[in-house]
Amino acid sequence: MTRALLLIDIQNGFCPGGNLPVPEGDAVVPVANALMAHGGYDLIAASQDWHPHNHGSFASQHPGRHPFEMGELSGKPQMMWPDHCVQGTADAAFHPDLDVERIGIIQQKGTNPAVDSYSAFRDNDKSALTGLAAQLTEKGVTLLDIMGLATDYCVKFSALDALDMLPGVKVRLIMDGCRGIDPLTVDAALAEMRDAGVDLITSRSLLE
Ligand code: VGL
Ligand code: ZN
Repeated sequence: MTRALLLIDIQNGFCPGGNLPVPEGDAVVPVANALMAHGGYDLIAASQDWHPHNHGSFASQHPGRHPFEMGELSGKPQMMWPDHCVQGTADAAFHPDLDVERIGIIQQKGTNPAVDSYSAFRDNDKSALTGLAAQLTEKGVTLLDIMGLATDYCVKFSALDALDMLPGVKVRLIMDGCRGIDPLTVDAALAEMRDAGVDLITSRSLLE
């Protein structure tokens, strides 16, 4: 059994003080650090939202649109976000307390301005792959634990894609290692992941 931990978007932009702050987003950092040190993983991967300054998910690119309303991108419905995680800025950097030296694979995503990429595995239109699934398959991963930000967007899409794209791999979500943008969509996201076959677990069960 090869066990991997996937940390989703634990970046300044999604923590208090960032451009798209998730309530208590920084609370996942000690959970990630404890699991990296004591969770018994063979491999640790981390995704990084990594947008060009003119990314089409930014409300600023759509005259008259405001953050957190629905708009369109490349002809499809798209949530309009505040500018966030622009490549090379402090907003896109991992949280300063995250033990990045333990991370073996860093997967950047969201680089194509014409499509958003919530999932660490592929763009939202499911066409362009990031390459992460191939890397995990190549390492022989059989168990994938996922945690990070935000539960109702990038964590959810990554977990569902992991089930879809890594056949035979057990996928688990570490609930206390996640925080979400909107409490209503968080509950729906947890139910959707569970119904799809993701095991919902806590870090405590892994650390004791
Ligand atoms: C995310 C919205 C836009 C996330 C990324 O990491 O959940 N959400 N970009
Ligand atoms: Zn983004």
